[in-house]
Amino acid sequence: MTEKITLIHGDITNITADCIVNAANSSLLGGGGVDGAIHRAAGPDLLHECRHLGGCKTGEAKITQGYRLPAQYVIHTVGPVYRGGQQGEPALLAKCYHNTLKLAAERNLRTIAFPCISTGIYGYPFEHACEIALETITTFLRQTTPIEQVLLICHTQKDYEHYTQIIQKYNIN
Ligand code: AR6
Repeated sequence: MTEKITLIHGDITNITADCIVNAANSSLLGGGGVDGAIHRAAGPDLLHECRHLGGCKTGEAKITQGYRLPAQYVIHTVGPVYRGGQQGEPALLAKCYHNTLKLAAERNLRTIAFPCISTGIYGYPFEHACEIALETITTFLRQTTPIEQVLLICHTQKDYEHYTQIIQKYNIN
């Protein structure tokens, strides 16, 4: 079960997987952070497809092709903006991971790479966000699912080291 989860230090736009996950905003029309990087790497056809999706609510997920990315698909999900933690943020962040994995499984995708959703521009405290990610992913993987490998991508060495400590602390791997 947990051997299906791998932590990686890198840029998600370079990851070869059936799908990578975008930490988007509700317009799905691009932005900064990982969203900007994914749109730049995928090319303009991604934005063209996104224009037809009608946006995406916080906690939900929508799928597109990956275009020029090494990944075949992109699943766009919208994390919560952190406003102190009492505005339903933990449940919304868990929904992002759950709905993304559900959509990937429905499409029979086997490998999926996540960025640390909401922990950049949206301000979610890193450790709390990682705990929610790990708990939601491990719960999902306990079911029968076509998903064989979940890659957790840390963009900075600091985040990678921090995430490693969190995994050890919670004895998840
Ligand atoms: N590969 C992997 N992870 C990355 C990359 C990359 N190339 N670039 C950044 N990260 P953020 P959010 C990490 O701000 O907090 C956008 O404008 C980053 O270090 O991208 O969910 C959207 O349009 C951090 O750990 O997303 C929304 O408006 C994580 O990705 C808003 O930002 C998430 O940081 C979403 O904010």
